[in-house]
Formats: sequence, C-alpha cells, structure tokens
Amino acid sequence: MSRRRGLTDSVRGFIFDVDGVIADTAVLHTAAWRRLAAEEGLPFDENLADQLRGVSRSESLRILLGDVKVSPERFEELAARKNSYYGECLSSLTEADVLPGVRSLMDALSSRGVRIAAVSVSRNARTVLIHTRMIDAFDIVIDGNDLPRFNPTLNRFQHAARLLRVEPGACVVVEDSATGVAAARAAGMRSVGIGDADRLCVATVAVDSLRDIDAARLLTWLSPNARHRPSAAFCSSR
Ligand code: GL1
Ligand code: MG
Repeated sequence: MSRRRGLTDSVRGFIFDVDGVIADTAVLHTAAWRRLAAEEGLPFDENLADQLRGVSRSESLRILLGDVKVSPERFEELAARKNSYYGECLSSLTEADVLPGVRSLMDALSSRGVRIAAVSVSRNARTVLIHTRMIDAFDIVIDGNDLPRFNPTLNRFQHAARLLRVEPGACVVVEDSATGVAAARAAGMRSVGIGDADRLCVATVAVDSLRDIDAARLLTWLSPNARHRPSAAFCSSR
C-alpha cells in the first residue's frame, strides 16, 4: 500500500476544535439558532443544524435566512440576538462540561512531546476555554476574533500549524463538523471526526467520542499505512 503524500508517521501537532470537541457547546449554539429561527418564523430542522455546525456566525445566519433578504442593520441585530442567547448559556459552563476523554488524551499527547492547539471559528471559543479551565492546556489558541488578521490564502489549521511550528503532514485535527474535517483535509492534515460517522465521511478516523480513546491506539490508527481504523461506513475516499 502506498504512503499518502506528505503524511508522516510521527505526529507532532494536534489541533482541537472547541465547540463539540472540548465541550458540548455545539448543542448550545444549535439551541440559540433554533430559538432565533422560531422567533423569526424561519424553518429549522436537524439537517440545517448539521449544516450550521462549525460555520461562522455571519455565514450561519446567511444559511438560516436562505432567500429572505434583510438590511445590514437587521442582519447585525439578528446575529447579535443569537449571540446573546448563546451567551446566556455560556456563563454557566464549568470544567464539568469538558467532554469525556479530552483531558486524558491531551495529557498523553503532551507527555509524548506533541504540541497542542485549540482552533475555532467561534468568537466565543476563548470564553468557553476560560470557563471550562482549559485555556492553559494549549500551546496556542486561535478563535474567530483572530481569523480576520490572518492571511486569507491559508486556512485556520494552516495558521495553527505555522504557529505550532509543525508541518501540516505531521498535524492531526480533531473536529465534530463536516466543514472542519474538509478544512483539515484541504490543509493536508489527517483528522479525527467526533460524532455521527455519516457527517464525518472524509475524516481519517471517525469515533463517537474521545471517551476511552487510548492515545497510542489513536496514533496507530492515524499512521499513513494503518491496516485498520474506525471510520465512517460507505465512504470510499479518505
Ligand atoms: C459561530 C457560530 C456557531 C458555531 C461556531 C463554531 O460561533 O455562531 O453557531 O458554528 O461559530 O463552532 P460564534 O457566534 O460564537 O462566533
Ligand atoms: Mg465544532
């Protein structure tokens, strides 16, 4: 079997998404969008919720509005209202909201000398990391507030790799969204998809959760020539 171009056996960087990976905040975003949609009489279902996962606030609102045209002022008001609904939930987040398996995997990776980043398109991601007491566990943190000042020709994971000083082929992205997994792939990185395998079709490895995931076994699954890896069924290209 041929080795995939650019991927190395040694993994030297791990890049964790925040919402739905470090804490279960993806469901809080969904609840806030659902509440806004209900108030505005806009359709909202599980399919749409999945489409919005991992997508920035303004892009999410554009998707939610569909063909409905609004003025720039009203657009801002709707985005701010959604953010205020999300903010109501944020204040009650604590370290008990860190998802199972996250800390032990990060500890095991750190002890192997792997550099670790938190990267999110959410402008609230730093706040999530502060409330859950995870902020100091990362070598670098990038959130939605940082993205506008980055070179737009590189995606957020490529920026993280540069800041970690690890080449993309030695980085692994942990993501719960299809858009995030696609961005990792575009950056030339392997990925661990968390959650519904159908949504994470192109992830290198797909698992329900990080609970009980052993770091050594995970690194074996991520090896370019792994013979076995848990992945999404019915997906041919990875
Ligand atoms: C934005 C969206 C959320 C979610 C996150 C990424 O967060 O609004 O629905 O997709 O990006 O996980 P925020 O509004 O906090 O910038
Ligand atoms: Mg996410």
